[in-house]
Amino acid sequence: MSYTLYGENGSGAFSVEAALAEAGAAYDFQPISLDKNEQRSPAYLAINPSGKIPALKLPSGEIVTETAALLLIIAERHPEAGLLPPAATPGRAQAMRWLAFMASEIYPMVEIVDYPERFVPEGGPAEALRVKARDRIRERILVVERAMAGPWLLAGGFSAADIYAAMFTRWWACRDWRDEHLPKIMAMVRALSRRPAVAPIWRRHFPG
Ligand SMILES: N[C@@H](CCC(=O)N[C@@H](CS)C(=O)NCC(=O)O)C(=O)O
Repeated sequence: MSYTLYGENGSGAFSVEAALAEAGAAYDFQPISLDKNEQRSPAYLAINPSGKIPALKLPSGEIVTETAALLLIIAERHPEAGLLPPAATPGRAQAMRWLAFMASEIYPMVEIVDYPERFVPEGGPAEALRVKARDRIRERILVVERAMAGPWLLAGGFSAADIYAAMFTRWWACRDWRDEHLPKIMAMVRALSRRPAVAPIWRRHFPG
């Protein structure tokens, strides 16, 4: 039995797919088109009632959502992949800290940037809100930039937290800004995108 990942190239599905690939786990990729609003179709809402990608069907058949949780679940099920430092170590504590930070402080802003009209009354200042949310993402990812311990986010080396941080640099909020302001994260991104397991997935999700 293998995993089934629901998502789209260039979306949060990248993080989950990269973690599965690092773990050497078998999976199918089920495309869900954001352009066609398929994340809000009745069929997909039965998979993730929150109407977001990614979602992951575990080999047991159980569906799980929330990207940070999916990274933790994959790391826990494939400890040999070293996606997280060992349990109950300072490194694991920092990994959980930064995964939770990005999940709560950055990812929710992405919906505001992508769909600002959802957050203002009809005819309200959607574009102004989009810019505010973009600036908030930038401010928050700078916190991660300053926390980079070395070539990877954690002092102990590569982890799922690097995969997650790299993903946020690819989207509109950071695109024309990242090279100048995120030198440590961008060096990590280059190293991550060259890892043998990640490289083909990186190219498919983020061509060019
Ligand atoms: N809390 C979710 C957020 C996922 C998310 O925002 N996904 C975006 C794509 S990267 C999405 O599905 N957007 C479509 C929408 O909001 O309608 C998670 O951590 O996985």
